[in-house]
Amino acid sequence: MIKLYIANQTCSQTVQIIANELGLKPQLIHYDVFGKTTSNDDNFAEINPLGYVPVLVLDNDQKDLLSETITISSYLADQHPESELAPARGTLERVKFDQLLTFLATEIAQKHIPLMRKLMTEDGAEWTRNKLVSAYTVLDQRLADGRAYLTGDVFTVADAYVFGTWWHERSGAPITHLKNLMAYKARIDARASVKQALKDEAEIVAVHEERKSA
Ligand SMILES: N[C@@H](CCC(=O)N[C@@H](CS)C(=O)NCC(=O)O)C(=O)O
Repeated sequence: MIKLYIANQTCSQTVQIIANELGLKPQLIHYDVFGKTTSNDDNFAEINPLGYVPVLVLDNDQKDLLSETITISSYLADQHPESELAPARGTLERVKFDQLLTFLATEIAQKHIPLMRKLMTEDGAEWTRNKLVSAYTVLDQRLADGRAYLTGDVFTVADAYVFGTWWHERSGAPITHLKNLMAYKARIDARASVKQALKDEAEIVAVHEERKSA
């Protein structure tokens, strides 16, 4: 059985959603990013010395570990090309898709984190929030032609990643005026794979909390 290390309300939701879209049922293990404990007492420093989720443990002979949200999600999608969760590798469509994932990782996901953790000077925070608004505006403009999802009418890894890094309330980036984006987010919220991911996440977080207080 594959194992997936996740943290509460973080980018690991992306991988959960993709796994759910594919009907995979990874064993979930919760990592408390502040307390540094795991729900099954694994030493997370040994799992990922960089200290972050998501981490996927494959069920091959080597029990290979994969990290990096877009890498894990794209790997799962590529194992199931019929799902259309990512375009075929080696095509120009895929290059453009990878460009979009890199944009989401660097211009959105990683821009939110120091803001959420309140690690920035006032000038730095303002600069970073403006960057975020610009990045989300690019997404809003993509959606302006009425497409349901970022690359067209099919839900992909990119859409799961937008959901998994939907942190504008926590980072204070004002984006609710972006109407196409807000309507798109509501479409993602309604997906069964997303609802299931939130439910499973809440359950394993509760198990971990109980274990900590036992
Ligand atoms: N480069 C990694 C970054 C992942 C990341 O920032 N994970 C956060 C949650 S979204 C985390 O686990 N942070 C804990 C920490 O860095 O201490 C990726 O893209 O997956």
